[in-house]
Amino acid sequence: MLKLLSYPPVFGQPSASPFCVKAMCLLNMAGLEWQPDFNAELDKTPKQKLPVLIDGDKEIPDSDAIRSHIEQKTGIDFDQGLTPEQRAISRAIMRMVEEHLYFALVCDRWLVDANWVHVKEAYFGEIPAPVRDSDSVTEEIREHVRAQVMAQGMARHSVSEQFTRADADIAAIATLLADKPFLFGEMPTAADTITGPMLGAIMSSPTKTLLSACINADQKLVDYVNRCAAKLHPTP
Ligand SMILES: N[C@@H](CCC(=O)N[C@@H](CS)C(=O)NCC(=O)O)C(=O)O
Repeated sequence: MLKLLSYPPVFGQPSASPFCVKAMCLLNMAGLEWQPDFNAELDKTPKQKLPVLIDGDKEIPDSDAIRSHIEQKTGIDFDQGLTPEQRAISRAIMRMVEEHLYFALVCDRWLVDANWVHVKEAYFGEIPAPVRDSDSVTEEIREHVRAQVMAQGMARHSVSEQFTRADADIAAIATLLADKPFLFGEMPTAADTITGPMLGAIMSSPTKTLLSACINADQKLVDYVNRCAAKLHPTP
């Protein structure tokens, strides 16, 4: 059986990582049998990131490569029925969500102090309290994440600037969605496998932030996230 190395569920989402949830959605859409493995050692994975799909003796890191692998393995076209123009828009949306909006989520989760308290408990709760509370473990991981979002650029903006940038992405998603059940119509396509989980991760912020509030205030987006969850991925 296929195995998906992923982060465990947090805050009501099936994984802490929207990319892992994307991979779960792709596997489900393709009707494949799979099981999650929440015990991966990141250092031993090919790119030191999750998700990684294990298919027999093959290790496939990265959700995009997992998508290609599933397409080759099963012949499924995750964008079936889309025109060439819609496929181009789908790619642009996925890039925006994965390479821009995602980093606003990371800043919101890890760098907002009120959220960090909950993130620390949810992600590292099983580490014994004296170790968890010492700067040398969880703060080091937080600093590693801060360095990543500084290098990427999002953390160089103030919280309100981050929000303005992310809000424009979310508005673009809402415009594309309009009154349709999924981004391109009645049925989910590849773009829904990351857009739903990314908005779901933002919405499920443990405290109310500018970013989570802007999705939670838009009932159409909340319904969309719940629709994607019901159709595409397991509830934890
Ligand atoms: N492009 C990758 C992104 C995966 C990714 O960024 N994974 C994060 C969690 S959301 C990770 O494992 N980070 C570990 C690290 O950077 O140390 C994909 O699509 O799978």
